Amino acid sequence: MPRFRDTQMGSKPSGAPRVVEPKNVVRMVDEAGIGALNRARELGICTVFDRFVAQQPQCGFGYKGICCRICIAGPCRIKAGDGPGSRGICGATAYTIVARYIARLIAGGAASHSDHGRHLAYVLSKVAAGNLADYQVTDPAKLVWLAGRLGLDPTGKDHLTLAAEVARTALNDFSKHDEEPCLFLDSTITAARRRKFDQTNIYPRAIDREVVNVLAGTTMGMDADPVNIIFQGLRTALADYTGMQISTDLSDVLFGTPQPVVSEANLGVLDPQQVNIAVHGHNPLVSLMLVEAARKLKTEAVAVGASGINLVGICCTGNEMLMRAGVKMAANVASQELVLMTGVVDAMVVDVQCIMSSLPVICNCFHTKMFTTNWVAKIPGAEHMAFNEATAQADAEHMIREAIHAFKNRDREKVTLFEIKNQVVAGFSLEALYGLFGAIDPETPVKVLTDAILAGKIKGVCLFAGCNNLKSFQDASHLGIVKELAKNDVFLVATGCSAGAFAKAGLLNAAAVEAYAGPGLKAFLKELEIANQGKLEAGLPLIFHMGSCVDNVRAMNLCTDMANQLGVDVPKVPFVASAPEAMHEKAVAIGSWGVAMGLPVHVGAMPPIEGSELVYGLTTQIAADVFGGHFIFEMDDQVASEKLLAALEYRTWKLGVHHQMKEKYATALYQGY
Ligand code: NFS
Ligand code: SF4
Repeated sequence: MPRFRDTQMGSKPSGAPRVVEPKNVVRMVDEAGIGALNRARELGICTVFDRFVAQQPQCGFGYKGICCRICIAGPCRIKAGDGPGSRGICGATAYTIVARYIARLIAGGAASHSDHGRHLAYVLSKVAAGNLADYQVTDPAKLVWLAGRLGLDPTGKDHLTLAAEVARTALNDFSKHDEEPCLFLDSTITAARRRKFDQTNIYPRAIDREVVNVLAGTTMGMDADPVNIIFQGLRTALADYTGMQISTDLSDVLFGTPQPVVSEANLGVLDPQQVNIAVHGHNPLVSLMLVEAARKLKTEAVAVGASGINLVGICCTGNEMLMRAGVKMAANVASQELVLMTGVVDAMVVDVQCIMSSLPVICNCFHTKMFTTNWVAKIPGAEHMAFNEATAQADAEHMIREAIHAFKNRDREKVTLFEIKNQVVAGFSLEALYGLFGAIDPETPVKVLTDAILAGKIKGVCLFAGCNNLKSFQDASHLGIVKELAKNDVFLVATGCSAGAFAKAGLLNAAAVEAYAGPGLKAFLKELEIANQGKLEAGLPLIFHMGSCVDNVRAMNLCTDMANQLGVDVPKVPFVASAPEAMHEKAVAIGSWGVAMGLPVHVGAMPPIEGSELVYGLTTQIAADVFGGHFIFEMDDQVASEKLLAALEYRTWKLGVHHQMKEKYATALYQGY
């Protein structure tokens, strides 16, 4: 079998357009969203869809990554193949400029994710010191397990002592000054990956240090070697992974490890009878406090004539609330503004990341109150309600009371409902997934998955992650590719706004299994369902929602467990990832650690990299030789699906061959890839 079943498949994308219908404002496939967008246009409200069209055509230099603004001699553009115009003023060539910018994107992503994790680590250490009354260790079992994983001895220690040690270990990973491993990374990778990261000199020393290192190394007159720069970028990407692992682990300790939960998604989750509060952003520190406050203040809402308080989630904090509290999901990133078009959102509360700064303007067109809560993310026009962990419950109650008050001012004339919503079965932390597999094999739950792959029942696993990018129609590529992979018997997991897309479209439920799963996948899910009879009220979904973007580490942990179970390193595991609509710096960081970990990573929106053949080749080809993982840049859904399937088939085939040889010659399993 060739490397790809179709030998025409190269590392270059097909000829599919880079921007689908650039003049079309209705850039989505979701009916509820289209309704809300039409309503926005009726009201003369400008949204991201209008702004996207207004930016077309986008700058070709920037698109290819050959525009440099790193110093103020610039901006410089690479305008010619040779001569003075082929370099920036300082002499930087295309490959240097492209590599530097990519590395800086990764640093931005790593900074975002790890700041989220740091915030949680501070809160956990204050909880341990008895200084925060409103937060607790909600999941002591996870705390004890985590302490063990980090090499801390839990014997004879109470939970708060242990929490203090875990928090200290996390904070140490941010800022230590030695060359020792970052424990949140080191305790979750295969031994072979550890060796690989050492050999290639990309083992991060501390999260903050790597972010600073990349910024320093990419200033004017510093590193000009594109390979060296990309490797520094990968080291920072692994720092990003470390910060994400901290975020996920500590969120579980503080708020509980998600378990299967049934809820609903799409604009129809807004309820005109209730006080509606849209919660947007990322960190569960704010959103889960609001969940508690909303429960507590229901009677106050009833007193003003509402039937209750309805929290709805947007983006990743929506995922956090859905996973842990079953809170309904209203929108993913590109439709965050559209939620407001219903006219029934009484307040919008945001914290950090992916928040469009246009929101306060739109809130002003309605009666909607908007609150920012984090001092690093204030938005002109929004009211800043500094959220203080020491007074978290009171702050949350204050914002809910403001929403109740706003409910009274709701303009009934402006209410327009888009009554589409779909059932969602979510809450699949790795622990929850192993709970399901454990009904078949309690000793080694992951073996249920790897056995099914080895037996050819399913083709492998695909993680869907990442954002919306309006270069294609919102959600269309997520849906197109996932349906194709489901039909081809791939076990599917999802996070972030990709999970949001599936939730809105009704793919996270049992009905979707009937509609889209191929025979092998259907049989596998049925088997799981039968083994778990009576435990799941709504059956199993087509795609397993593993959480917010930081929770991509849950999927990576699954892959690492699969590798250990199969007795190989990650590059041999039939596991791929796809970010059909990547947009954020965080997505660049995640994709990059995915490649370093050994995964084929599909990205459906071209990053600014084509200005250098060398850097393009590094990320799509050389990476495969060094790390076993590589990027697949492809804008056409069908071709992308074929490339992902080919990558899975190739790995399964190779794994099979190596297993046969092992048996035939009674040798150890071959470890190369
Ligand atoms: Ni991830 Fe989540 Fe969404 Fe993209 Fe933004 S919300 S952290 S970055 S846009 S998936
Ligand atoms: Fe131009 Fe070099 Fe400055 Fe970049 S660093 S803006 S290429 S002079």
